[in-house]
Amino acid sequence: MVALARSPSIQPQNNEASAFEVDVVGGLSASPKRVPAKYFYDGTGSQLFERITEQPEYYPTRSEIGILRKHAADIAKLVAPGAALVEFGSGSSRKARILLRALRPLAAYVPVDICGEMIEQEAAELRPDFPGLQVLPVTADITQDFALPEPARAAAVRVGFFPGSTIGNFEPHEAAAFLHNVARILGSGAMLIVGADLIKDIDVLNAAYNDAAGVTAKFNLNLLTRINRELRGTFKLDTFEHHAFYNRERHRVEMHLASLKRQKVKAAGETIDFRAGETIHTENSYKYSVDSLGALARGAGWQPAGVWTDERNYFSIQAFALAKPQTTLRAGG
Ligand code: AVJ
Repeated sequence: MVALARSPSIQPQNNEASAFEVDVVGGLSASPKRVPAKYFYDGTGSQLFERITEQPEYYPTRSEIGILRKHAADIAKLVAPGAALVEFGSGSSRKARILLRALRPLAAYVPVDICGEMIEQEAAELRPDFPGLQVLPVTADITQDFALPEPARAAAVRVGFFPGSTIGNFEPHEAAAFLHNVARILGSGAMLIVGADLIKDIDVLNAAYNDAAGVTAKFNLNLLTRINRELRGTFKLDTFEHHAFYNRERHRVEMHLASLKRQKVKAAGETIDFRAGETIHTENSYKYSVDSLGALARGAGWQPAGVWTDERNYFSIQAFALAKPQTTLRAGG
C-alpha cells in the first residue's frame, strides 16, 4: 500500500464515499441526529473502551469475567471437541482466553472485529499462549455479511461467542436479525454463547455510563475527533458535552453528545446546524432480562441451553443451540 501524504485539504483519490461518511452524513442530517455506535471503535476508541472497563462504576466487564471464570467448565461442556469458536465483536480477547483455557482441542478460534488494528494485535498475543490453536482473525463489521476462514467452515461444528453485551447496542429488531444471521453463518449444530447486561437499579446503570474519571465522556467525544480527522470535520470538542442516562420505558442506556450552543459545524463537505442543547444520539445500550433475551433468540431459531448470572444478578451469560431444521413436509398442493 502506498502511503499518501495528507494535508487537511488533500484526500486520497476516492470518489466512493466510505460507509462511515455515508452514515455520518445521513445521521447528522436526520432528526433527531444520530451516528451508529459502531463508529466509536477506531484505534483510540477501542483503547478508551478498554479503559472504561477498568473504571470502578463500569460493572459489566468485571461481572461477565467473574461469571466466565466461575462457570467456564460448565460452559465448555456445551462445546464439542473439534469445534471452531467464532467470536463476534471481540475487541480484546480477554474473555475468550478464559473459555479457550477450558475448552477441549478446537479446530480454530476466529475473532471477528471492526477494528483490525486491535484484533491483529490480540491474535499475535494469543498465539504463543495457545500453541497448536489456529487463531484466524477476520476484520469485518459483524452487522454485514462476511465469510468465515476455511478451517472454521471445515470444522465439525461452529460455536458463536458474543460477549460484552454488544447485543445491547442493537435495536431489538436488529438483534433479532443478527441472531438469524449468526444462525446462517454458523450452520447446523451450532451453539451460541451470549453475554447480556441485565435490567437493574437505575442508579447503578447511570453511574456505569457516567464514570467519575470521565473516560466514558472521552470515549463519546472521540467520535467527533474521528469525524474531524476522517471526514474533514470542524467539531470543537469543548462545545459538546457527554450525556448518558437510563431510559426506563425502553430498557436502555442512551448516550448523546449535546451541543452547548447554537452553532454550525462542517463534516464531509456538509454544513450541520445545531440548536443550543440539541444532541447527537451516539449509542443505545439495551438491557435485557433472561426471559426477554431468550424470547428474542427463540424467535431467531435458537433454543435456550443454559444461563449463568453473577450473585448480584447484574449480568448474564446465556447459551443457545440452533434448533434442528424442520423436516420438510410435502406441500399439499
Ligand atoms: C460495547 C456494549 C459493552 O454498551 O456498555 C460502554 C459500550 N458505551 N460505555 C456498553 C459502552 C459506554 C458497551 N458495550
